[in-house]
Amino acid sequence: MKLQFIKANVNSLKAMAIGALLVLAMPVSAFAATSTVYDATPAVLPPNVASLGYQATSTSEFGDYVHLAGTDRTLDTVTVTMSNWALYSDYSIGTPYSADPVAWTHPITVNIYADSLDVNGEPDTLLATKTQSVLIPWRPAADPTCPGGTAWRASDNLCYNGIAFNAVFDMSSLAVDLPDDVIVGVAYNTANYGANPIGQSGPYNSLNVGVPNAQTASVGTDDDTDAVFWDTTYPGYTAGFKLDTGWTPNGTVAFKITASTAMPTSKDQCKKDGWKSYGSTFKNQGDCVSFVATKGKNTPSN
Ligand SMILES: [Ca+2]
Repeated sequence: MKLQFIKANVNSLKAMAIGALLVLAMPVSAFAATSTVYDATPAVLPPNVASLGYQATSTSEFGDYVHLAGTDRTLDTVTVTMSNWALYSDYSIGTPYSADPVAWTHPITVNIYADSLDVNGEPDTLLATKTQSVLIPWRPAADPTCPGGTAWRASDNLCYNGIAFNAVFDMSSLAVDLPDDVIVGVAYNTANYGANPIGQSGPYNSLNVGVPNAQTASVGTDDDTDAVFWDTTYPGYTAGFKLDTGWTPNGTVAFKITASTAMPTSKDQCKKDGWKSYGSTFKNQGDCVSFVATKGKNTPSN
């Protein structure tokens, strides 16, 4: 059944091309260098991507389990490539959506779990969670010359039912150190699904998470390109954020994780050349000890 949903969502996706790119501010950790430790987002954001609609598929949470690259492990940001099918013209009267013809907002949660599972096959250790009000672009108005007259026409002259965008979650304030393998879940409420179903229709019923066709991880590894983690109550499924197979060629969920180098918390971590293990952060051992002794008030000299 799931591939039917995906195909329905991509039936107008004919090619990839440069599309509207929402450039969102990327936070930078105070001292440490930040690097990308996992990336399965499109290198160039296309007009739209294949995606999973939460309302249409009775979904409460959807994600993937991945292996991180490099050695930076202090969680910084998570970026999720999503697809919105909602048009402003359908919400241009009444509150709360009529005020902004460019975008709307919705609270979206990113959960990061350790890769250990309980007896039900669900992640049993939540490492980090962040709910953020995400700015979501309205899908452009329909072009009557597109097949069926309902899709929009992008700059590549092709027709699409949704518009892709990147949602960036700043999780640096959580100060969480990640293991090498994590399970990432994206959760939000729709009319009938999610932790707290909203009870009425809205643009969130047309909000999807990207599973681009044949997407590969350019940094890190998708542990199983045929599998995802999925909490759905669609007929044939039971609730719970669990492994689900049979997703090829859409088994790699489009998200990216950045992390920074962990900073020393004890003087011993600076000694015996320990300061050298923090990249080029510190000038010498004394610089490192000073940072620890002042709890970061004395910032690294380099
Ligand atoms: Ca996967």
